[in-house]
Amino acid sequence: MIKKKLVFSGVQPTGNLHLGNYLGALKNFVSLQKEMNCIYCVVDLHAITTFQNPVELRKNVLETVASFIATGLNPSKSIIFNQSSVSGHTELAWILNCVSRIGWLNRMTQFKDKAGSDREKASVGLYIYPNLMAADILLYKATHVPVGADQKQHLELSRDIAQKFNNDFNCKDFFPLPEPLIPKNISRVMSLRDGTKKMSKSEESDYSRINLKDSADEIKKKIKKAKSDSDQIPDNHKELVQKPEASNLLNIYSEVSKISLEKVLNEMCGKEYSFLKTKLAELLIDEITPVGKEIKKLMEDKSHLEQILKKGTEKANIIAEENLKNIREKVGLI
Ligand code: AQP
Repeated sequence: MIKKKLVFSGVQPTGNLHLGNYLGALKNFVSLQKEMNCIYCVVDLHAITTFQNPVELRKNVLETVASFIATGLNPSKSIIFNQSSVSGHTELAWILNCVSRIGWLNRMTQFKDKAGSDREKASVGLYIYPNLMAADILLYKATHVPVGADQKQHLELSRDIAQKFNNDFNCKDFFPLPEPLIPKNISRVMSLRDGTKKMSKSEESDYSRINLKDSADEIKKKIKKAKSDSDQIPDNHKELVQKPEASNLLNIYSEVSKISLEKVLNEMCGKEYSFLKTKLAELLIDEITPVGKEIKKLMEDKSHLEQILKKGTEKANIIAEENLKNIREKVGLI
């Protein structure tokens, strides 16, 4: 039997999307749209696992849709919708809460990072977030999931849950085991202030990230202030191992310029990092500011964005309901 390929991925509407989201996820979304059926979801239910201001959340859902479109997603090719508008996500999440194991969730490093030292005060939603993510993917029987490397562990959990469901309910191959599609060259864009942490929306300092809506001036300033290294640029990557910030800047340059890291090092070795920073800022301004301008333009017509979500929801709901019918039957729910 040839399995039909189907892509699913989600982005949380938790504020400004950044270069990490763009290189780790969005660019991949757009290229996959050319070759496979794709479903892209604004995962608002994931966002509320940490408190969100309701007014801001509503705006951020639309801005995430605008970011999808501005990056090149086409709503007549890909299904674009928000998670809370298809109730099948939460229904399947409950069923999967009963399949997933506490021991599995206890191993999730993102919960440990996000809950911080006072885990008792984290929401239950944050803890079981990976089960909802499994439901998002399995609800559509998606076969491929484009994500950044930070989501790899959650995706492995989704595979374990799918496998256990198939075993428990004696239905081999009912849920496909979803494959992660993680960018090869730059799977994790790191913070501009601390090269050991990933670039993230929730990091307090805005100087740690390049937002898609940043102006040319802001990009220039942020790259200028980014941590790098006092040594000159080396001629091989081995010397970058202990230098996460320098390595991050070079990797971003290589990814955006589409020049291999080896070639970049060949061309820049012996130069100061200020040389790389000037070139990188120019490159990012060319790549990112047109996207930011488009996001702002799209946000001027909110009803157009709402219409995209409405149509996407209708299409997603049809697939979800059909699959849920079979899932309920497998589990024995009437
Ligand atoms: N730094 C990153 N490098 C590469 N990929 C990344 N992604 C996120 N950060 C990086 C990928 O972007 C997609 C959407 O992520 P998300 O916004 O849904 O959730 P997140 O991973 O929790 O992103 P943030 O920025 O860290 O948000 P906050 O701070 O709100 O938690 C995913 O595919 C993710 O892998």
